[in-house]
Amino acid sequence: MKKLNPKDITPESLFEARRHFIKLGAGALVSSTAVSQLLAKMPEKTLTYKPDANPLKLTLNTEEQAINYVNFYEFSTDKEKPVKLSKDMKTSPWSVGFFGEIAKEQMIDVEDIIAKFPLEERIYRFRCVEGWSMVVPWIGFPLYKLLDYLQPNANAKYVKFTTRHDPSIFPDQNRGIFSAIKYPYVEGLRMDEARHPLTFIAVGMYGKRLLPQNGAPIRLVVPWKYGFKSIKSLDLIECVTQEPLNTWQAENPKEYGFYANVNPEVDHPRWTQAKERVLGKLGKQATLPFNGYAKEVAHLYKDIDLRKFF
Ligand SMILES: Nc1nc2c(c(=O)[nH]1)N[C@H]1C(S)=C(S)[C@@H](COP(=O)(O)O)O[C@H]1N2
Ligand SMILES: [Mo]
Repeated sequence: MKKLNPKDITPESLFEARRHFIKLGAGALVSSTAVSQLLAKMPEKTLTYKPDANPLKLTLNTEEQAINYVNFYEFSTDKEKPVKLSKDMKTSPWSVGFFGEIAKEQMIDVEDIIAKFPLEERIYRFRCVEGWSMVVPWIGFPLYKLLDYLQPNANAKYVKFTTRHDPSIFPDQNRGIFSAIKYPYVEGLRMDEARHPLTFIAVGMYGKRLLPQNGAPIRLVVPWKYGFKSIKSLDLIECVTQEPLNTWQAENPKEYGFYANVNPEVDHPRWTQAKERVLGKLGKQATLPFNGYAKEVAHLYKDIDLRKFF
């Protein structure tokens, strides 16, 4: 493959090259870091946002709990190791690519994304498929606002999300056949799920920018679905015609599907989903249908069998 000569690198050439290779499914050739550096912006340290009044009176987990017990396989399958392993992760500059069935394909720096969409706080329940849960005050904006800006066309039936592939950041992406899962991490939503007002793009939590271990600088949060749908450190958002094959379904289709709606009535093949352990608590509590958001989202699934489409 032809190597790029640094003097030939212009923002346009990188953009075109990256776009081209993304289309071929080889997005990693032109590093996103190089693109980001050309679009460099200083990160906004303090976030201005509209606070959530917490009408459901949810009891928040502490920041300490939410930042020290994580799932981020790109760093480690361990719950605590990503905290240290991600200490030096460079999350700025960072641009996200928007491609596919939209009005204008483009890359936008996270600082510009933050400037475009007014930030708000969302206190949400969060339930991992493994059986632990927490309540977190996220800061960001609903995904539909970003979609309104991108203007998906009539062919756009799903939204596909991809985590950055950069082995210089993520040690497990370096392990080849010994890596824990296949990278890059991919997720997807049906367009109506993506446009639901609860579906959120987070850039912060607990009043501050996201820490690397929680998916800095920008991630998805879908509160009625198991945590693995809430994909971290986004590199690409694409509007697509076909249902994306999400990472955990690809890894183990008997255990994980596309929908992953929190459902206490459908057990995981290896454990019950009826109960959950809240981080920092000793006992267990009952898991709620759609993680407590049934009133808001159950109608999206009235025509499908949630045992089959798990
Ligand atoms: N890229 C990426 N995104 C990811 C994961 C991951 O390993 N890699 N883990 C998922 C899982 S299983 C969960 S439960 C949540 C955890 O988010 P948190 O660590 O911020 O609590 O992130 C999800 N998003
Ligand atoms: Mo999870």
